Amino acid sequence: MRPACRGATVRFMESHAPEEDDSEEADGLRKIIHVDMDAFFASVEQRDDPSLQGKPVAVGGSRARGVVAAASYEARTFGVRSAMPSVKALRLCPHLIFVPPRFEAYKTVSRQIRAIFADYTPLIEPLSLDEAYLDVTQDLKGIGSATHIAQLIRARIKAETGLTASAGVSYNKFIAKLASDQNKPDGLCVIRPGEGAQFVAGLPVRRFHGVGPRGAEKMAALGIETGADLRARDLPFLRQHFGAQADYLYRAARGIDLRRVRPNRPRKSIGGERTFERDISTGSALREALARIIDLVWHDIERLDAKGRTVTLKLRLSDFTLRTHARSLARAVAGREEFARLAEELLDSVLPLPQPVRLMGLTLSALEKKGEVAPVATVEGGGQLDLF
Ligand code: DCP
Ligand code: MG
Repeated sequence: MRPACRGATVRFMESHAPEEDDSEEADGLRKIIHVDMDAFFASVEQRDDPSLQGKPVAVGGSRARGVVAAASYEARTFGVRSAMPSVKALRLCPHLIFVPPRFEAYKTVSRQIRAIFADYTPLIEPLSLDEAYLDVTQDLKGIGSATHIAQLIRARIKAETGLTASAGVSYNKFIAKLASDQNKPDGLCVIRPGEGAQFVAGLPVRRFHGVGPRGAEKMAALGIETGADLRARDLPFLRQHFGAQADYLYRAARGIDLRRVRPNRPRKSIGGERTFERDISTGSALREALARIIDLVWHDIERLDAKGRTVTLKLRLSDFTLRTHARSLARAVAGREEFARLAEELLDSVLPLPQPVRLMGLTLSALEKKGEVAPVATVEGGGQLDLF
């Protein structure tokens, strides 16, 4: 899936940010597959309700503040996209059919596809319910060809779930993820060692994992639109403008990515933050802003099937001072209502504020660990293998 950003002013933070991954670097070239389901939530809805097949469908809420979570390919021809306000989506596509999300159904499919992956490799790194990286440098069935494995996996997903998935096959995570997006839907794209740099050069940087809409805007302002533009900048320049992400970007522009596929990486937190176009100060405006952030963060919590004990409210005031306020429970937050109440209580406890607020953020942390994939020993190897 694309980086989790919702709208121009909301930035979502996941503890899986690429810049955090450098500590464990893979040695040499690997065989990586990135699998990503097509129009995931919408496809599940179309599968389970034949009257929706062939029609423009949006999963999400149609009410005033609703947001499109997923759009069927029929809806996309009208320009409807994930994270788009529902009101706008209806303007673009007046016959759009809204369906409320059924997370249990999505989680069931997610478990099915992960079980399929596990037949080929223990090195599975899920990024969300519908996508994962697989390291098949040494696959469990001794098949050898990553491309062949990707084809087998796509066929089995189709047979066992009735849904289509796209896959990217390459020598690192960065390129594999870009590749899975290349021939969507129901597509396969293989980028061989030696082809990566050229492939990356021609792509818009907004498609790069870790570069959200705001990052892309920032790059555009610096004259960086494509991978080739990014490659033309040196490391000091990137460090100056992109801080901790600079090394990742520098390598990415060259088709290099040293990050390992890491099964069972513990996620530390799920949250989002919003920088306001104009600083806000009244209690009612702040509560209204918080309500919107609660909606978006809770949506992600549900999507990622997470449970956590600590809710943190972050406020950056107009003089840039930062305030964080947290509440921890002895058990996991029970549901949306409790999450919203804790967030609202945190906000109420700091009002009135001495200055207007320029940024508000909300996070759920102290997350429960999930034993989705058993930890496994690192695969040996690297160097020049008989890839693909
Ligand atoms: N999702 C969401 N909110 C977003 C983005 C995605 O709730 N802002 C959910 C709905 C998607 C699912 O996550 O169906 C997977 O996200 P993807 O980005 O992989 O998008 P899709 O699978 O819907 O479409 P694509 O075929 O482009 O992968
Ligand atoms: Mg998808």
